[in-house]
Amino acid sequence: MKKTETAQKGMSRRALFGSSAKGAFLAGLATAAGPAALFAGSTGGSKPAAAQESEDYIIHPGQLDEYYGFWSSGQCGEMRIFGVPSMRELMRIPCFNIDSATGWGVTEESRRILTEGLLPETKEFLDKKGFKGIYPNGDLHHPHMSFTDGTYDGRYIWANDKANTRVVRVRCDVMKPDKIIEIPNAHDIHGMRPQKFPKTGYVFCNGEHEAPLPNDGKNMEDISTYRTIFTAVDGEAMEVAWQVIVDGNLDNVDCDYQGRYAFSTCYNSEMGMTLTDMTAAEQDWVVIFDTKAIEEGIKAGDFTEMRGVKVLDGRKAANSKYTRYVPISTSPHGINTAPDGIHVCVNGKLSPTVTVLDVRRFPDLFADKIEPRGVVVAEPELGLGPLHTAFDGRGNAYTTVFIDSQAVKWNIEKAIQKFNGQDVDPIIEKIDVHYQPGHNHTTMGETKEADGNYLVSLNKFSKDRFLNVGPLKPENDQLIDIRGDRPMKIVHDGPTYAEPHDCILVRADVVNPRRTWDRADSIFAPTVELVRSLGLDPETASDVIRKDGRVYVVMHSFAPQFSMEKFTVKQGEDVTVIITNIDDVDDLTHGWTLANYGLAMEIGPQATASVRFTADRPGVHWYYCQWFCHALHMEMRGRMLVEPVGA
Ligand code: RUQ
Ligand code: CUA
Repeated sequence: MKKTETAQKGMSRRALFGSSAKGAFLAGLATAAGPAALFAGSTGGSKPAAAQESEDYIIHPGQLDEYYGFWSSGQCGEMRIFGVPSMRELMRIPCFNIDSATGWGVTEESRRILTEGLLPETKEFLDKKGFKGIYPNGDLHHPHMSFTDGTYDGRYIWANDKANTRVVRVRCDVMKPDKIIEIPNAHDIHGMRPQKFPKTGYVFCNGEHEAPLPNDGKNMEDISTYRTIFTAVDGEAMEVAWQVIVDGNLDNVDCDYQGRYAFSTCYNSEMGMTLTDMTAAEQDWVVIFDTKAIEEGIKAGDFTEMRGVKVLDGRKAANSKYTRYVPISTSPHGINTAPDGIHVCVNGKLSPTVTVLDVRRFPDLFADKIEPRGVVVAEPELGLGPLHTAFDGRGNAYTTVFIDSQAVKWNIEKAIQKFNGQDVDPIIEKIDVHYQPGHNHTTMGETKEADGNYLVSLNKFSKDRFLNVGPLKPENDQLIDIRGDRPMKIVHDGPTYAEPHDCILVRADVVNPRRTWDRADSIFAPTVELVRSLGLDPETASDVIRKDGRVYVVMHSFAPQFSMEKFTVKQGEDVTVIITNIDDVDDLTHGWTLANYGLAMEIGPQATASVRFTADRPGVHWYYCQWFCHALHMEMRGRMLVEPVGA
């Protein structure tokens, strides 16, 4: 921790810049809670944006946005939908969290989705903890849409859960998750990206942390037994397709536009356990995966079966045909493929550089015709703490520099020329952002249809940008107008809770959600099936059925009424309430909240939803609709009478 201590003793940022970027970044890490010096104005190179006459990024009341933004919420565990450029939050999609408004994590339908993809020992662990099979938290970092032929196709959005090693798939027709799986063998899924070509396909998932394999408690002190795992999930089946053992800690991942290679930034090549150990070496890696070689390896039987998954050996020492390790200066972070389908930008984090790889050289690298560094075609120096890069489709890249609190616009071709010895400056412009940006994203920027209209900078600190709300402050997501080749201009400050690690910006015409549910929807099909098995029609039933020790209360709703004004059960009975909302009207959602029972659910138009509980509390319990649906919404209620045992 020596460097950190020196830095904390009050070296100025400029002095740090002069000494070592690594030192500066470590200082930043160590002082995340502290010194204002870190947040001081940016260093030179910033040009103030000239005033732009046009304010057509303003979306007036009643006007619709040009883009859907899909935001992560970090440690809130949900995904969010924004409108861009207005930056209005349009909706929240509970995924790994438990949600009070919709009953996500409470309803039988959501519980099925949350539990069916868990490993058996996780289920058992969660039951023992009293969590009834549901993790109470998640850490959703990276939402990414499905691709067809190099661009978004509007089918699905996948996202990782770093906290509990899961991957969720959200169906874009209804904007609800339909599958959540836990990834075996790996630990703490961080970077995650879908295959871009020909179609997703694989969803690549980085296991960030290393652990003994198998992690059975036998070999915990011997760190040589620790392994990191790279996973390819079959995004259609939502099953693990294969895994590869690698060295180092996998951070972020992206893939090519040709459908063959995936590549991950990889820190801690030292396999250290402490901060000092992890940053000791001058270089870490980008690990490149050849998916075709991996598929052939599986066909040839070159794998070990672990927890039902085919696991291949891609460690550096194995020198297999599955992986190559390209040295990059220590602790690289974001990795982003440019829409030109050729260049991959590896963000230096501790180094002020972005390393540009050329995917056309990867076949030669795998054929050992060139040295690993032979795939590097540029390495521009951009500023302190480069974390992520976005693209405008006009040959320019936009990199966030965390310590400098800036977005740096630079030209990829010029960076290559400079790398080849020409006297050119690839940096076009720097703009201050507020403050400490992590991810950034451009409109359609991770697709071949990048249109270069807007850039979002997701800033980790808001500091003084908003009214003080106490010790815990929001983050600040800024919208930057990058249209034409005018100077960049910040046009919106957006406070967010909690940490929106990442977002994607999707042209509105790509996304076409339904207005009401399809009665045949697979999310509640098992519930509908259950009602039919009781001899009832979910759309007309108002019945209480007792069967095999359980009570089924089946009703329907239509504004402003539930079809049952009351039902009676006995204390201690195992009750399942199933409600079908037969209103077939846009925006006519009902809900069912059972007072003092901790139960609530959303019932969308044409949907069926259900909750199961034990009627432990005797007496009269009102249930009511908690989504305002009608002038007589307050009157939309009924009674559950629970007869005390022995009465
Ligand atoms: S990471 S701030 Cu979780 Cu996407 Cu880079
Ligand atoms: Cu139904 Cu409010």
